[in-house]
Parts: sequence; C-alpha cells; structure tokens
Amino acid sequence: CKIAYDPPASDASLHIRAAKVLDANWTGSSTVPSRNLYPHQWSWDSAFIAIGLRHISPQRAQTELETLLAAQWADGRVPHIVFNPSVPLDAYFPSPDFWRSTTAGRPAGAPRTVQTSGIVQPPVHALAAWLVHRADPGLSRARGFLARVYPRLAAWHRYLLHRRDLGGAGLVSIVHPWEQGMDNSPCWDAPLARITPAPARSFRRADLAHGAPEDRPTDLDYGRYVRLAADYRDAGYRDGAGGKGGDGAGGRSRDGAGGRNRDGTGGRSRVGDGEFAVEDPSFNALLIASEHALARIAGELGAAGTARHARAERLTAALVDRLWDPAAGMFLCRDLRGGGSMPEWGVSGAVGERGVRGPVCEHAGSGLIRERGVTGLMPLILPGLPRDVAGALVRTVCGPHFGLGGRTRLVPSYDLLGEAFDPHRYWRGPAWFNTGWLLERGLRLHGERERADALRAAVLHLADATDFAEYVDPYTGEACGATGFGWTAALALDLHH
Ligand code: 9YW
Repeated sequence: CKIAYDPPASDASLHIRAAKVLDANWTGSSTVPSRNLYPHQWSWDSAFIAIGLRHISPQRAQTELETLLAAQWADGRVPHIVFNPSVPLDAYFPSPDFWRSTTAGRPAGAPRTVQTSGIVQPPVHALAAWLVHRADPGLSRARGFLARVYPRLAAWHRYLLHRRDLGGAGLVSIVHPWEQGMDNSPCWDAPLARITPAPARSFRRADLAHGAPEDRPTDLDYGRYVRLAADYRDAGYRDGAGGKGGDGAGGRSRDGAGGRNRDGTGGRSRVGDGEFAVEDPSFNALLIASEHALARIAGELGAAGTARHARAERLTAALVDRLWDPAAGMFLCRDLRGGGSMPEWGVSGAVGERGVRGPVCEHAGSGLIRERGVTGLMPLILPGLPRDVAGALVRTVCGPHFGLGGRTRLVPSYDLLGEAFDPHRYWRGPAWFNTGWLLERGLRLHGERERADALRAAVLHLADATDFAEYVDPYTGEACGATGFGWTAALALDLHH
C-alpha cells in the first residue's frame, strides 16, 4: 500500500506532554484512563499505561501493575475495574454497588478490602510486566518485581485457560463485550441481539455526562450490557462447565482427528451457562503474547520457559484452526451460541465479495461472526503465525476494508465497507491508539519495516495533534471521546523511544 504520512514527531515536547498526561492521571498507586470519563483503574489500560510509564518512572510502572494484581480474585481472575473508594458512586456506571464484590453475600474469592468488578479484560499484563522489567532490570531485581508478580500472572493465565475454555478447544471465551475491551463493536451485534435488555429505567448512565451521545454506545447496547453483567453477578460469577481444565492445547490435538475442529463444540453440545460466549481473536492473541512473555519471565527467574513457549505455539495453532477465515484474509470471532444463524456478510460496496467467499457458518452450536473488526488483525503480534496467514493479514490491513497507507490515517476499529461503519461511534469505526500500537509491533515483527515506520509516525503525529485523544476519526484524524487519555499518552511515549 502507498505510504503517505507526515514525518515522525521527533521533538522532545511530545515526551513532555505525554508525561504530563500520565502525571495528571496518576492517583498515587495507579493511573486512571481519563479523569472525567473513567475515574478508576482499568485492567488492560493499566497494562498499556505501564508500558509507557516505564520510560518516565520504571518504579511507577511496576507499582501500576502491582496495584492491579493486588485486586486479583482467589480463582486467579484479574478484575476489569479496581474502584477508587474516594470517587463518588455516581461518577461512573456501573459503580461498585452494582458488582457487589465486597457487600454481604460477597462472591467467593473476591478480595475483601478493594472493590472490583467481576468480569475481566484482555491479558496484556505479562507482556507489560516483561517490558517494564526490561526498562530497568537492576531496579526490578532489587525490588523483586518479577518474583512477586510471576505467581499472580501465572494464576491469571491458569484461570483463563482452565475456567474460560467454554468451547472446549483450548481458546478462551469472553462472557461480556466489556471483557474484550471493544465494547460496541459490530462483531457483538448478532450475539447481543439475543439478549433481552435491562429496562432503561433500571440504571443511569454516567458516561453521557462527559461524552457526546453520538460518539458513545446506544442505550439499547447499555441495556444488554447491564443484563449480561447482572446475570453473571447473580450466578456468583461462576464460569460454565465447558472448560477442559487442561493446558490450552488446542482443538486439533484434543480431538485427535488431526483435522480442523471447526464445529465449535469441541465435541460438546453445550458451552458455559451465560447467554453470551465468544472466542475473540484479539483477546486470545494477547493471551498468547503474554504467555511468551511469561516464559521469558520464568527464564529470568531461573526456571525453564520451554513449556510455556510450547503452549503459546499450541494456542497459536488453535487460534488459526478456530478463527482464521482464509476468504476474509483475517481472523473472525466465533459465537459459541449462535451456530447456523449468522446473517449474510454485512458489506456494502465490495463488489463480488459474496461470490468470492464461501459460507463460514458450519454447524449448529457455533459459528464465525461475519463482521470484520480490528480484533481480527491483532494476531499479527504473534511470532508463531504461519507465513501465509501473516502475509494475508498484512494485505488485509492495507486493503479496502482497513485502508492503511491509503484511505485512512490510522487503522479503523471496524470495516470501512461494513454496513455498520460509523467513523465517530466508539468501536464501530474510529481508530484507537492501542490497536495502532499492537499493529505497529506486529508489522515490525513480520518484517514490514516501512509500514511499521509509517504507522508509528501516524500514531505519534495524531496522538500529539489531538491532545492524546481516546479515539479519532480514521479518515480525518479528528479527536473523539476524551482527551488526555492514559493509554494514548503512554503508547505514544513508548513509540517515541
Ligand atoms: C466504558 C477504559 C475503558 C477501556 C475499554 C473501553 C472503555 C468503558 O473504556 O470502556 O465505560 O465504556 O471500551 O476498552 O478499557 O479506558
């Protein structure tokens, strides 16, 4: 694809401005994503923020991760929000009283002293811990940083691999769109359509006090988010019985058939108990990248990392088996509850598309979701990806659906040609800086240096020009959502170094 970006912002002022954002968002033990919109600690935000903070203060970066991991549940889950008790209850919805993590009837294993949510977010933490360690190995060793976080990170991965393998084929499932982090992605439209929304009068959104309604999820989306979260909470945050309790070996080795286990049931007829269960490419790719990082951490601590690297490779194979769609040239999400009922491809303007691709919904029980979300490009961060898969992914990033190096300034969160595309509405089109950072890493890893350089330049330029916006219009680069956003500042800082 054609590369047409401004040169990298190489002035020192970007560093200073990004550091100021991180200082302003620092609470003393962690960093909020945004002072107004998100006044607590978010799980994957903290991982990205630590990756940037390591360039200003490796000690603060370590503390960021330690604070989050101190809120880990006994079963190993790392909650998606750790609440700040000094923030008023009505500043963010759903507030701690919704999740009930510390009230009477407290869910088993929830921490006693901190209030948290009961769902999770993508496991970027081991990757972040490794990068933070590398920024100042002397300080890290002196503080015993890796030795302290390793058991918690290992338990976190164990929780995901053992309790969240709802499809029984080795991959982790999410049980709520908030868990994957791309809240209102069109990828969730089909699975969410089956959920009866909670009545609008039963909750009060706090986000609309700070964000433009046309940039945010709709009330109907929120009704469904609330219903799913409340059902999970009311079931004691217990996970379905679909997990195999194994090591994430992947479908192929499990069924022993040597072929692709694409019916999504992994030999089971039923997945976990909730109404929403999806295998997501980005969530699983981040887990695999973190598993590789955990292997390196184990090595640094004097243990062998070989088994972890091997598991990461098996998970990569399972990811390709279950979620790669050769006709789309990217990974898709698998709906464990919606087999056989997927709608037609929601594309407009892609001439001949329907004729080219074959059906992707194979069997009752589960099916691939026919929407191209940026999540399906994230596995490019994986070193063990087959060459042809990596090559096809790069072509897709630069092709008409995502437009990198051509029509877009940053990679959009959703298919430019998709019917649901909206350049301003949150995860339905706008470009986000964390996915830009991950793609830059993936392009570089797979030898696409020029494209990685151009993407890096675009991230730096737009982060700076928008005052570190939460997300931007992918065509114009116009700022959307909050400014002074934590991971935008942190990841720009990281790319600046
Ligand atoms: C919300 C904090 C979080 C991110 C998510 C993003 C958004 C929370 O903000 O969700 O209330 O909408 O979608 O990925 O972690 O930055």
